[in-house]
Amino acid sequence: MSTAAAAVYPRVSYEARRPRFTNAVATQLLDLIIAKQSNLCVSADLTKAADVLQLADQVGPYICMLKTHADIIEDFDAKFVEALQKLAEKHRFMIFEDRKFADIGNTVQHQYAHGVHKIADWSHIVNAHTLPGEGIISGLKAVGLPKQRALLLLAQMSSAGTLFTEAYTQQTVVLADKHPDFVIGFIAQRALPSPAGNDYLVLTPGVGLDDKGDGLGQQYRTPHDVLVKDGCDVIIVGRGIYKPGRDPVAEAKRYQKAGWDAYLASLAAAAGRK
Ligand code: S5P
Repeated sequence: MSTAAAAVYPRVSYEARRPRFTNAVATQLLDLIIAKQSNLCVSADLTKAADVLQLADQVGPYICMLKTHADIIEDFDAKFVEALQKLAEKHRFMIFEDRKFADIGNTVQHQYAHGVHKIADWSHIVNAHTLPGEGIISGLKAVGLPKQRALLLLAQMSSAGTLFTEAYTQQTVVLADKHPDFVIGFIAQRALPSPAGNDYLVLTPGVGLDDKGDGLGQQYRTPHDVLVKDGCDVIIVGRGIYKPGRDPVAEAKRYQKAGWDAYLASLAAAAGRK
């Protein structure tokens, strides 16, 4: 492990960071991470409602968050939403609809509140690209904040050849700093310090213990890479957990442990004990 990297991203415990957040979703998420000793978000990219619910029930005890893509679920309906919310309460995890909004403020408001999915009614967390400018955040916030929701901004992506530049990433942090009551963090590949001194959670996809890629541009790194080397906070794992031939319960336990061990290692490194 690189102490130089630890010095760049000094790890502060989830407990110590909790009071830095004003958004209730962020504090609730940190409470769950601490109580369940899990910084694992499972990405349920499955196309049948029953399969998503079955996976959520199987991995629920081991995760802090379940990430959905509602628009790939062929039989998405209100019954699915109700069942998912019940599982989130039963197993205590947060729901993150990975909608990746990318339009003007007025349009994303409709996409967030209305349509078939009515995302704002059930998803604690959503995410958005910052390409359209600050209006996308203001639009989503007007819908989401009264419902006690939270937003993540895409500041970097895991895929090969991404067009994100360092300047775009930095400008995304500056946009977050204008709305720290609603923006609780980033989808990114490393910790992103805020010029305004706000704290943000970094949720990192492209995490896998067994695969390096998927042949379509996805690139995987290990929990140790993203938590210890790059100071991220939550690992997002999809096919590493449920790819055919894998046992989702065994894999969820394995990734939970790998994520938590890496978090403890990053704390130890920050304390100079390693
Ligand atoms: O940069 C990104 C951002 C996201 S949200 N790279 C990603 O892969 N994602 C999402 O994370 C992607 O849409 C998918 O739902 C998940 C990764 O799935 P996996 O099966 O490759 O682990």
